[in-house]
Amino acid sequence: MATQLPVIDYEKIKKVHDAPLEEFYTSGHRTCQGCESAMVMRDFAKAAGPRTVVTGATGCMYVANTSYLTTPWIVPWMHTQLGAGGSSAVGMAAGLRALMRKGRIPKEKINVINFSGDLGAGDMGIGGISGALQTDYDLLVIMYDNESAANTDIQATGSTTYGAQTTFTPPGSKHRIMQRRWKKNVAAMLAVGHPTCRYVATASATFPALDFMNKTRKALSIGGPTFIHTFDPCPKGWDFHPRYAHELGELGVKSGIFPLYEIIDGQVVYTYDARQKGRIPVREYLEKQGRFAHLIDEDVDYIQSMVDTMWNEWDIPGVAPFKAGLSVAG
Ligand SMILES: Cc1ncc(C[n+]2csc(CCOP(=O)(O)OP(=O)(O)O)c2C)c(N)n1
Ligand code: SF4
Ligand SMILES: [Mg+2]
Repeated sequence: MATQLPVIDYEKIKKVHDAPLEEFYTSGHRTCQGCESAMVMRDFAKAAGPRTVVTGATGCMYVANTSYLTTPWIVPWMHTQLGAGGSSAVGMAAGLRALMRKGRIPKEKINVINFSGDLGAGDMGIGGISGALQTDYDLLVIMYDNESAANTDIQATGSTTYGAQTTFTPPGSKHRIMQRRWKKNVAAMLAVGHPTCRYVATASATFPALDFMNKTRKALSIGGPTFIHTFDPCPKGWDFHPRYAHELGELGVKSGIFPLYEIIDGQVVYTYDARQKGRIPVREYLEKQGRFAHLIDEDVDYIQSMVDTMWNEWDIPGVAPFKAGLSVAG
């Protein structure tokens, strides 16, 4: 039986001025200018507050944040192996529970958050995260998705957008498009596969304002193992001026190519319903990034048709890729 711990009573942050002033991820890091993943880190640390420990899988957010003898972290932070996001969070939560049970540390709610990239979490570490989501520990896994293995020089991952140029998928004279996979649907896959996981969400660091911080608080308040997938424009890998990082996140959501939603106790709640609110053409999102500069009209039309299918034909639009309801064979 799990040790019952007092909860941290988080308030919803309603206005930007109500966001906590304290920073728990602060100066001293070396992420690129305009790095949205750094923004995600700053936001979740701010939202979670001081009684938090973080485990972080190798990637940009490890390398840029742990130069020898310096760190931007105010809360305790532990580096883990690339695919060990889920298992490190379980180990941390189990260790804290054991120390509390033995009376070695006071019984209090300490947030355990793992922060892993799209390669680390969505590809290599998906098994460990699946395991973590089947435990009864309070832990939150945040997958920061910059759509490449950015730290090792922008290799394609399972989360890279169709058609994007990466160092693994350079356009050539014979094959214009080398990245031919549709983006892996990690959040929905985890929600569908783990019915006892009470909270799964997708988010963007800056659009809508405060949304990600409030989703972090909701996940931590609901408790048990929870998961959030963030959509993080990366100026280096996506090839755009750092000043447009927030704008690209917003365009990705408004074009419907990255659906924003929460799944709370099995109920899907859209944060941005790209059917009701209308979608801007996906071209407006693609054309601002150098990684799509080689696409021709027919490629853009194909991506648009896939996005339209996600929203118009999937049984749970933007979430679950089944079509036309249930039919019984025979
Ligand atoms: C088992 C293992 N394979 C390969 C590497 C080399 N490596 C370090 S970081 C990284 C990329 C991680 O990509 P992602 O998780 O998306 O994080 P990002 O770098 O994009 O922040 C790779 C391949 C490693 N550290 N461990
Ligand atoms: S390469 Fe991308 S993810 Fe890595 S620090 Fe730079 S902007 Fe951030
Ligand atoms: Mg990545």
